[in-house]
Amino acid sequence: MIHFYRILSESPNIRKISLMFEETDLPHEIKTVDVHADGGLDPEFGQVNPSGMVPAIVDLDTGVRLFESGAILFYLAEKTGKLLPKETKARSEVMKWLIFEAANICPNLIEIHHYLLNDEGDTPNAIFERYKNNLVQYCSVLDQQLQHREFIAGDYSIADIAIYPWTVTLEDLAEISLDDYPHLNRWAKMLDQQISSRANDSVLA
Ligand SMILES: N[C@@H](CCC(=O)N[C@@H](CS)C(=O)NCC(=O)O)C(=O)O
Repeated sequence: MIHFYRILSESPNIRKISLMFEETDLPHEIKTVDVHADGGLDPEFGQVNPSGMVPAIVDLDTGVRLFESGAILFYLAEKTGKLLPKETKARSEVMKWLIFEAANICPNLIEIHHYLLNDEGDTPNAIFERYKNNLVQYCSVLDQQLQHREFIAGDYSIADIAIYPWTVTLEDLAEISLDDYPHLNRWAKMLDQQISSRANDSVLA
């Protein structure tokens, strides 16, 4: 059994881990955390992630405690033997894109989210443009990567799972339209379909 610490809302970082559980069918129990609780961090969760960020997991079978969504995806892929190739070259490609997301896409969108949430629209344009320009560049890189590939790196992998949940946020928060990136758009729509048809199948099963 794995304890999955999360906030109630399905933010992109949380969505990655929910998706991974859906893909791997691993038994897990959700532990909802209030990361901004007035009385401070819940002591049980504080042991799991002293920085108070979600997602985080504790694998009761192995004692492994993890935070950072990329590390969690990697661990769950290793545990199940799914969504991460064994062969070094293919595996390194997946890891490259997993870290690309963690180092670039996530931080820039989180900054934009922070300013939109806290500044009530008073974010200086130059700041918004800086993060947006970074994201525009990452979208171009992804669009190029997907030009001749069905998925980000070889077969469907944890790299797709890490990047996909941001596609909606790119449009909503950074005002970046996926229509300007035809290959990225095609990939996002394909995953929308793949994921929603699997959800429908499990409802019907
Ligand atoms: N790099 C982290 C980012 C996690 C993150 O930003 N989590 C947000 C929720 S989606 C959070 O816990 N925010 C609480 C806070 O910033 O205090 C990851 O990939 O897991």
